[in-house]
Amino acid sequence: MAFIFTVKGMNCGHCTQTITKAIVGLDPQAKVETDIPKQTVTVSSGLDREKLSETIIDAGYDIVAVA
Ligand SMILES: [Cu+2]
Repeated sequence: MAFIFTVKGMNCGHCTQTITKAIVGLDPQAKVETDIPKQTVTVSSGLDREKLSETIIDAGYDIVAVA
């Protein structure tokens, strides 16, 4: 499953790494693409949407939309 999360507060490479590491830490097979200008995190993973949302929030970011 692939989801596009629009997040708030992802402003630099450190943020994208924090989010990517948190997701890959739960699912090593996950593919994570981040786009700072668009504030999106695109995740292709076996994890469900709730678990991914929770992981991004726990990493310290707010989610404003999920597609
Ligand atoms: Cu940052």
